[in-house]
Amino acid sequence: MSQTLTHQRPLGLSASSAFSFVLMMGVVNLFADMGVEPGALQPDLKPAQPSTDRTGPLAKIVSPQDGAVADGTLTIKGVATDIGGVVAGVEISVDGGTTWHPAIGTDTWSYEWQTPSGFQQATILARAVDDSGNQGSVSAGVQVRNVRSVTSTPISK
Ligand SMILES: [Ca+2]
Repeated sequence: MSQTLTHQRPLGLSASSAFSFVLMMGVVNLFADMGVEPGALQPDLKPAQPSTDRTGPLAKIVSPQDGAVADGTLTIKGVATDIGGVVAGVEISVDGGTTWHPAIGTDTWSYEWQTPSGFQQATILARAVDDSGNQGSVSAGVQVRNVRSVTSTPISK
């Protein structure tokens, strides 16, 4: 059969298309042998349940308040909400977005931050990712100051 095909095909474009057709039929037959219907032939590397969710979750810092004074261990708390899926993880930055650390929790989350001894002020940010891998935008920043830098700051008046 394949010999007949080889001899009959003219030189040129149909050579490759004939080969492609044979190859395709082979693939179709292979899939058919595996019990896969032609409708499922399109390769899809996504998870078993393809998601149409394209919206990243929104994370919000609830505590501390912007402008708060912090010293020692600071517990950062917040919430996150997603459209089209569920919140899969939340990350916190205490350096204005340079580095990120995983928080504990999803819809409600917390992060224990051991403030460094030399720290004077920091901008805390939060961001979340949903179960489809959509990264949400970074939350509004919350600025905290160290209690010692506050008390040692001379009041100019
Ligand atoms: Ca989503």
